[in-house]
Amino acid sequence: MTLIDIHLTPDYAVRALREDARAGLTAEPKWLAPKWFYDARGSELFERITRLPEYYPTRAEREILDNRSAEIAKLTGAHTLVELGSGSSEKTRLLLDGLRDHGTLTTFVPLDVSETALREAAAAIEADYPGLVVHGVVGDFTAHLDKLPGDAPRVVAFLGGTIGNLIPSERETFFASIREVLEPGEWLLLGTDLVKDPATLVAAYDDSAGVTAEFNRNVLRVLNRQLGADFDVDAFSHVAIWDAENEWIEMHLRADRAMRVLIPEIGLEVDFAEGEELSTEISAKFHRYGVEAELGKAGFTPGAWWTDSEDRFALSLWQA
Ligand code: AVJ
Repeated sequence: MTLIDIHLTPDYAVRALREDARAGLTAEPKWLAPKWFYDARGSELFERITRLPEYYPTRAEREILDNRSAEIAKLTGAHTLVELGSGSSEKTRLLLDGLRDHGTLTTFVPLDVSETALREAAAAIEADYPGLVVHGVVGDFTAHLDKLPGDAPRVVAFLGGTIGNLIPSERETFFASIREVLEPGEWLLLGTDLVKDPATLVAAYDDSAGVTAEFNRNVLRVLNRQLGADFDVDAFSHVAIWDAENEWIEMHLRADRAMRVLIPEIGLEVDFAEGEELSTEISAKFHRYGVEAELGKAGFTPGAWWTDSEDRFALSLWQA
């Protein structure tokens, strides 16, 4: 059985993109939020990133899930698996398999902003897990957490290191709101990429095949299509730097020449100086002590901490 709850109005994405584009492109320095990377082409480019030799996080997290999903099932006894930003279907299946084999799983709740992506994912899972109730939620994980269905105990999975897209103050709000919607005894399963040598980190975000560069520039194509903008996409260079103080990777797009960009649908003219950089993403990296401090502050109790064989990525379990 598949149910879908829709908490976003159909024009939500377009309205939010307009507001973000106006706020970010009139700011100094200019910025765009990473969630706008993921139109169909952007999602496909991200899939290609996950298979690049330099991009280790997906493989490292999959290794941990491969080894630990049975243990996760045993520790949590979860009846419901909630997955925030449910793009990562292959890794979801490792978890679903563990929970199903343990015998407690009844319901899978994928949450995603894209109704199309959600319906596709829900249908595929439903076909392969007979008897599982799939209750999808179309929503924004920073806004619709209070709407999570499913019978207790639930485990909320937030995988892939996507938490790294949030700055510390946003993470504090996010963890507190997850803690608030969970009943005592329920669980959060969190994937975090770990601080490591800068060369490895930068290579993961500036691959030799140029896929990440295309993924980064794709956000300009999204603005061209959705807002009628006239960005000359090829006039922007991909930049990935390690910010050692904040311990995050920053991605930018650097204007190779001075230019004026028109964005008619929001009545905006945006001037770029030669060499000016537009910030498109931060991807924060973590230490165990930092994750423990943040989750502890939100009121979670540590359940488990697992890393891959090369200590590159951590999957951790927290109890509300
Ligand atoms: C999907 C946010 C986890 O930060 O590593 C990959 C996105 N950006 N390469 C990450 C991304 C550039 C990715 N997350």
